[in-house]
Amino acid sequence: CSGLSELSRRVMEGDRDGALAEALTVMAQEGPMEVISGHLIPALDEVGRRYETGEFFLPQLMEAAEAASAVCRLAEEELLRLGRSANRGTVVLATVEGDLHDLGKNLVGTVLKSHGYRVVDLGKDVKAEVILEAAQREGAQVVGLSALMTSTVPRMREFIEEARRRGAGFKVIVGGAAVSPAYARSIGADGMSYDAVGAARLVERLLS
Ligand code: B1M
Repeated sequence: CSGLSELSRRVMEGDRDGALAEALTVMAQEGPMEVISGHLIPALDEVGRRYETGEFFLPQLMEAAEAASAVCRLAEEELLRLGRSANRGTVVLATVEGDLHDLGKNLVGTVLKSHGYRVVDLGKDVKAEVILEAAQREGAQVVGLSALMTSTVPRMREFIEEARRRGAGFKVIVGGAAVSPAYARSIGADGMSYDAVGAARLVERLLS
């Protein structure tokens, strides 16, 4: 994996402790956002590529995911320490029912928090009903849904249909590897983004 940093390599190898130690060094030099966008995402992209070409198997995927999550939490702590304390609005986030992929959604949550939003993260494999209840209870201005599989993407359409049927006032944004702008438009989403920083910009635009 030439071209990838030492931190990216440690994440790919699933070396959680090594990745955390390396992340501290990188964070001191480059800052927490760069840890995510310059090291974590390239590592996960490469892991995904290797899984797809059959070079990596499920156990390696899970170990890399675990190392990535630990680094993400570390970067999040630092981002929050540096970030604004203002509450610019509430975003409820979830990975849709049937889908266990949460690394991307977690990154979106981290970046939104660092931009001053209150994030209520409902986790992964979350039923539409639970998301709707939480959005109402928390007074969310935005609900963000993530889906990574073609089999789970339809849950987004169902959620939006149900939310509109109930006259819910929040905006809905969607993302994840299985979502395209055309699909987002076709289901009446208020926006989609290919990455976490784009998701924060989208929320800023929707709430301005
Ligand atoms: Co799985 N998996 N996986 N997996 N996995 C995919 C998605 C797959 C494409 C791999 C493949 O086969 N080619 C494939 C889906 C095929 C399809 O439907 N088209 C797949 C499969 C099949 C499966 C299983 C069925 C495998 C099995 O058990 N045989 C199983 C399903 C479990 C389930 O969900 N029910 C499974 C399990 C897993 C692990 C648990 C091992 C692990 C997930 C760990 C975790 O998330 N905690 C895993 C992983 C890691 C992957 C790949 C390799 C990488 C996904 C990832 O984390 N990427 C993935 C292949 C791939 O995507 N290339 C694959 C890094 C992450 C930072 O990117 O999530 O895209 P991403 O998020 C980005 C953007 O998309 C965007 O911002 C993020 C940051 O830039 N974004 C948003 C995401 N959500 C957003 C929301 C927004 C806005 C932007 O607004 C709200």
